[in-house]
Amino acid sequence: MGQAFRKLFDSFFGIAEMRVVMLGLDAAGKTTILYKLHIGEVQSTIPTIGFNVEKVQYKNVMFTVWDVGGQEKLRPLWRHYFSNTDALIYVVDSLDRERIGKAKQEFEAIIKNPFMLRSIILVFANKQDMAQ
Ligand SMILES: Nc1nc2c(ncn2[C@@H]2O[C@H](COP(=O)(O)OP(=O)(O)O)[C@@H](O)[C@H]2O)c(=O)[nH]1
Ligand SMILES: [Mg+2]
Repeated sequence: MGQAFRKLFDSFFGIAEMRVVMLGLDAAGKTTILYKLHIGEVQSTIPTIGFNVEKVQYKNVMFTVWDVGGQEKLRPLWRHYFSNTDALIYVVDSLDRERIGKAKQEFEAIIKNPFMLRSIILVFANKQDMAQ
């Protein structure tokens, strides 16, 4: 009951909770970005489901970060993390030409997920400092 009222008041005053997921292949630079944002204490957990999840809350925005790729069998679990996702930040390693196809394939799988249909999407081409 209290929770319902809080949600109602929050929506009146424009501070409804927002959920942002940051995804990409391993070593794309997600963890680095998360720490560089300096938005709060990063909680890192390795749940039994098999992928490492990092979370940080900044005001009304909850960021959740994890690696995608190589573990197709875990995909059915994504929905737990994608439900109510407002925005996706997809981080790509601009230097990793070998795996650019893999990065694309994973991105396509993510945006096809029914839980992502209404999400805002940002593709971040990382490591531009090293790009030639
Ligand atoms: N040159 C360069 N290296 C970066 C950048 N961002 C991350 N890295 C490096 O890339 C490697 C993987 O970064 P990490 O944040 O652990 O990637 P994650 O697996 O996506 O979380 C680390 O050695 C970082 O120092 C960047 O913008 N430029
Ligand atoms: Mg990481």
